[in-house]
Amino acid sequence: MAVEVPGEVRRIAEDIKTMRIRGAGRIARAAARALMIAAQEYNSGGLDEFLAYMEDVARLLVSTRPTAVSLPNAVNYVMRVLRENRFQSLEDARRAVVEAARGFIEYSEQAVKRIGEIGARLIRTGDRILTHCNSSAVESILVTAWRSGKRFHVYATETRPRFQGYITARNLAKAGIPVTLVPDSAVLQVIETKRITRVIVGADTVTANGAVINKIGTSQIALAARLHRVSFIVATETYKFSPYTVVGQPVEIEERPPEEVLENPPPGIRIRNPAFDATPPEYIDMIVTERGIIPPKSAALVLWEMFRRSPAEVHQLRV
Ligand code: RUB
Repeated sequence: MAVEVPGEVRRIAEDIKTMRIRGAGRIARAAARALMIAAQEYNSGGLDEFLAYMEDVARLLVSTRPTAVSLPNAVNYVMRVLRENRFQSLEDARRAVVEAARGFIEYSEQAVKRIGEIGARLIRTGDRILTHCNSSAVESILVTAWRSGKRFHVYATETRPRFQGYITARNLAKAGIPVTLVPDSAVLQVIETKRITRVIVGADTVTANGAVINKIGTSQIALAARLHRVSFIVATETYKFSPYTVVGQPVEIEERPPEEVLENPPPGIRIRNPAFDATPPEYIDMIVTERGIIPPKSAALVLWEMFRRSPAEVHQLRV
């Protein structure tokens, strides 16, 4: 890279890569913050160099994890101000980046809150809710519903191999919500015997045809829910809808290190560790977004409203 990337920005990129910062929403906000810091700390040259340096930072951030589209969407949202405007001075360009990044972070935080308000209306006293992994959008719904006086029980999967379910269980317990942690392999049994009334999960990416990419194991849970006619709800901010899928670009499923599954596998044993899977729209009853509740088949409409780009223009999207 021509200009050195500030240490804090490199640290954020590393934290996303190693999952110290994780979850699609948090990753997106961290990337926006990293762009803001990069712009604020730049002191090496003129406007043209600044623009090239910011593109390098954008590429660095987007390369950290491949699956959650919230990451390139957040980066593109901020970088768009540089790409689509002609600035007279470095200071103007810097200010525009900082404003756009702040705008994204604020939108994102408000969106999670709004999803909580909208989604909480779906929860009834007496519900037995199953969730998977750790999603701030799902937590927002559950905590908002609980604070509004509804009483229910949550079953949280452990979510092997990284055990993000423990984060969910801990956060819900802290909010006073009764929560039971279950192994991932117990899902079908729990749905049957605990008579689960709703499954609510988050999303890393929503495709144009309404499929939801989320933590590995989500699609199995959707199948189990369908078998027992339990409603399957996804909670997600709209910046997790993927414009790239409008032109049929497949979503890359992150393959993580085998050591996360087994540190020292005996000789002759191979390990696969895909981190996400795709749940088809047929298994999803509704998607709760900050703009309201939609059926999965309306994902393309949300994408059009957000990006208003023709397929040809989507092909031109950078990063
Ligand atoms: C996290 C995960 C979460 C979504 C939604 O995977 O799959 O369900 O990212 O989370 P990982 P949120 O732990 O591998 O990042 O609602 O917080 O964006």
